[in-house]
Amino acid sequence: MQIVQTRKNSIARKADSGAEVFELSYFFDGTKDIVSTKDSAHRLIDFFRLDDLLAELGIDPASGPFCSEDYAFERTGWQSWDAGWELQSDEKAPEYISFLIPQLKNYIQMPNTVRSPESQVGQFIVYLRWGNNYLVLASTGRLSGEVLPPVQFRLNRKERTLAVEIYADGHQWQQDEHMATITCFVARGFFQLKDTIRELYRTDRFERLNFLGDRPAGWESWYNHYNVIDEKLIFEDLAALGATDNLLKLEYLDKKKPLVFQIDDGWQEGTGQWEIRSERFPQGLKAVTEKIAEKGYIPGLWLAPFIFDMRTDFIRQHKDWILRDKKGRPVVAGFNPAWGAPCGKFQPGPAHSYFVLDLSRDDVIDHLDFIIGRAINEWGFRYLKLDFLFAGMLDGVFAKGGSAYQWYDRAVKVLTKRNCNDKGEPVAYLGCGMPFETSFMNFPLSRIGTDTLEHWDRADLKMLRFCGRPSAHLSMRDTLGHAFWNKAVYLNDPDVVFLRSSNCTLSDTEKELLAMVNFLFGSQIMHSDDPSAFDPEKEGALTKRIVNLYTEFADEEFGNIAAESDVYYIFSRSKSFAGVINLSDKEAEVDSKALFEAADLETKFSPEHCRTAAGTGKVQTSGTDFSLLVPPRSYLILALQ
Ligand code: 9PG
Repeated sequence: MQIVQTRKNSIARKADSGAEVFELSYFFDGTKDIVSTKDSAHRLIDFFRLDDLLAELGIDPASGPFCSEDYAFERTGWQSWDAGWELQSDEKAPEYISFLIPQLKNYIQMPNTVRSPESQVGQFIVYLRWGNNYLVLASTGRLSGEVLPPVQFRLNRKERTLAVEIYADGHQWQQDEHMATITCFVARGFFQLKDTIRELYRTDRFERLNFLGDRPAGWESWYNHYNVIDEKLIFEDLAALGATDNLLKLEYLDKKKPLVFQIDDGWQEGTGQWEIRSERFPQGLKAVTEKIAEKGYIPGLWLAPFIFDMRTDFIRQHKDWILRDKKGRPVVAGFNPAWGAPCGKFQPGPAHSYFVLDLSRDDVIDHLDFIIGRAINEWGFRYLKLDFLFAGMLDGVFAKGGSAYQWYDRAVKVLTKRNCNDKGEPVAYLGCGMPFETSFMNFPLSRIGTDTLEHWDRADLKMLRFCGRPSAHLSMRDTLGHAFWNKAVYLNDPDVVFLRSSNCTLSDTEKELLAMVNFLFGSQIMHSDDPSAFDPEKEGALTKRIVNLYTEFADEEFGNIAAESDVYYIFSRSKSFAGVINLSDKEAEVDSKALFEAADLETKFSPEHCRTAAGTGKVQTSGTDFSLLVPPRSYLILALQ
């Protein structure tokens, strides 16, 4: 591999968080833009030896924990559904077995990535962690408002090297053009990590979500009805939401907090055909949003604006809007069993493929503007869940040339340009299936994990080692792994909590675990249980318990550090609480000293000063030491007095 010739500027400064930050800016320099080699898509712009990088950051490579081999690697992931958790020193990201459903690769890797068995890749913001010490590399070039390509970091553990690549296929660099800015720093402890990230990424863009309250919340139709919805069912749930003692009623409506009521996939004529499916919604959607707004809720709608099913009339009328590859074939965006023909003349890709629009075309942009404008101003929605956005970053032969990241940027700016509807009421957007780096400026509210599920996991996709699968387990891993982004890079949407007893195989302990992980480490609470089916006998006690826990922990900010794969130390910034989350299938035994060290607590509490505040498990003493025993798939929080 050859490194692109760049001119590199570096600035060092001390952040308010106390961390010394080093900002490295790369400008294209010279004639040697490598455009014709296999790695042209991922231009290598820098290559570090870990020890040199540490030395530059003032860490003596001969001392301290930083230089040992046993560090964890946080890769953060390409888009919402990609694995966004830490890999411990002995772990590798599960390698997806892709021969059955090759299209799913698009969900979990940056396009055109050249894989190699020696390296592990991560995108946007990655870190290496030794105990409580972090070495962070964050791509910060976009904060200036410039449209820059996304960055991928490639770690080679054996060689102790880190490569920096950018995905800018199709872009011809000009002399002195800004290619990327990477900010590196060392943080001691979770909160210094998070505070430095927050300082770098700023938080002013969160203000446009203020109307959703301190912690956005709502009901959505997906995680129970899935795509089988209609007006009758929506109206029933709408009527019942304020009438039964469900979670949203007790935690939001009774406390007069804003609440979203969102219709998910299933309302439309087809994927790409964003017209109302009238046999399901005979009164249209305006009638629906009026009823939602009458109840005092914020009407929400799901849309996947960039993609389409080849069977739709829409695309047959706009054949020239299809993004194609160099051979003229439509670019396959992904796989969805509910979409796309299995085969035949409307399926130019593998079974159930869907495709993507050419975002470089002005008429496509006008079309996107039209569908969003109609959803907001004609139909009356004020919360749009815009999904499958990653498709807009796929590589293809664009009508106007150039690179995907540039057209993606233009498109998402148009999608999110309306801060208010025509009546002046604020509008919010949730990004989903969303490439993180190229979206954070426009989508402050984002799904930061894979879909959750009413079961612990999905065996079929687990067997294929597909980490973008719907799974309660993996969704929690993503939520914990991205906790340092919460209210710093994004308002993290961890996806729904389940409390229902029907159509759900999670135990009450697992439901409580999910409800707590989402609450302590995310910024939005969504719920898909039918309020009309709420059963006070079976669900009332658990619901009340969750509401009490939400009240007790409302003002606490929690951090986490992985003790080992699937076992996490957790602790509050106030230092009033510390505990353990155990996502594994074994009982976890956690040494209290290690927990207190992770929590940065100088005082070592003895068991009589630790009251169980939440969860299950017990404290076991031996001499002056004690440990926490936490059952599989559960958590324990101690109040420290
Ligand atoms: C609607 C859903 C929900 C959900 C989104 C997204 O086939 N697939 O691989 C697949 C992946 C993700 C997915 C659906 C299907 O979920 O995350 O909240 O809105 O779309 O279709």
